[in-house]
Amino acid sequence: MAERILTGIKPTGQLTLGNYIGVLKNLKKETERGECFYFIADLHALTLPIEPEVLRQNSIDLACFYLAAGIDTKKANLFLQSSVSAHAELNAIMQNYLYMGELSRMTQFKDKSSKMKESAIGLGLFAYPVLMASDIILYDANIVPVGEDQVQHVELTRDLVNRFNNRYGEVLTLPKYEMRKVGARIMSLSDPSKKMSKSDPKGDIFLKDDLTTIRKKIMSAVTDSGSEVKYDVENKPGISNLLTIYAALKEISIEDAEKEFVNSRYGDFKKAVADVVCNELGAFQEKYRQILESKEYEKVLLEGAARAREVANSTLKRVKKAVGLLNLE
Ligand code: ATP
Ligand code: LTN
Repeated sequence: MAERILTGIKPTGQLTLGNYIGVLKNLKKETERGECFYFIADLHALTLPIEPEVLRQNSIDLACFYLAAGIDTKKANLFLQSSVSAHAELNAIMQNYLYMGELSRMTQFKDKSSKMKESAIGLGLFAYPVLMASDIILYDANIVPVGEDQVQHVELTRDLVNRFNNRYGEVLTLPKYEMRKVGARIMSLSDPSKKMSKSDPKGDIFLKDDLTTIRKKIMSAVTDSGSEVKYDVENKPGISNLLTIYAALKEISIEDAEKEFVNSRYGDFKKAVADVVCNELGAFQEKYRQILESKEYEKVLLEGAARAREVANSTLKRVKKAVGLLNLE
């Protein structure tokens, strides 16, 4: 059976090298395995305060970045989550099959809400995984490529699917996550104990940074005491992160990356990492600029949403029938 592959990215800020290595870079290859649904999770972006104009600009930017990743739009449908109303409708149904206890245990919710006053935490932030589960279920996706931080949400989706199918029969497809072996969690360059994250942009490399800035950021990345270029997350988190970036971009193993630098000093090693990052992002940025200028993303998003609606509405019908909602059309 051909696979169904789905993933989403939130237009919450400037995309980082973490998003690129963790997900974007691999989306082109995925199109060889089956039909893909890639979307801009703009409804999810509303779960934290965001200015309307910023959200609009981020959404356009993200569409261009998806396309710059080289995905073949004949095999991958690119669309805005908010263009397909079935996401919100399925969300309304699925919220009854996930429970407060399990939602309050989600690490992402705990991280994001711990920085806020309780009175300012929106229901949408708490219920975030319900909408994410609905995104996945609507397309009968069996494969969900994500970075490590999203694994918990996909696992919760599996719990929901099993719970639903036990109650109503085999209605929903059971998804599984897929993570990159190398690069599923790129860390901040200034604090390698923290994830590189676009909503907490310290020590981030942004995909839109100019190459001189990128080089500077890598050359001044926090390293560790000692002088050996060795992968040792506990004692050498900074060097390990840079080795991961290098290996992920060159698509080699960490061991092979280590071998290339056995006799190198930190400075030479960092220069090699900067060369690889600049080389890859330079070409990527060029494509991004062309796509942004040509506005080709507009047509792609419209066509993607049309196909997405077809699939999503048919799943929604199936779910409504299963739970006993009348489909009178
Ligand atoms: P935010 O900081 O706003 O929560 P985010 O970048 O973590 O943003 P998304 O933009 O939705 O969240 O992430 C898109 C994809 O990129 C997800 O699959 C996520 O797991 C992955 N990702 C995010 N940060 C990293 C990282 N540092 N390393 C690897 N993958 C990442
Ligand atoms: N929650 C994800 C973005 C996201 C997603 C999805 C990823 C929304 N819906 C469905 C995979 C499948 C994030 O914060 N990175």
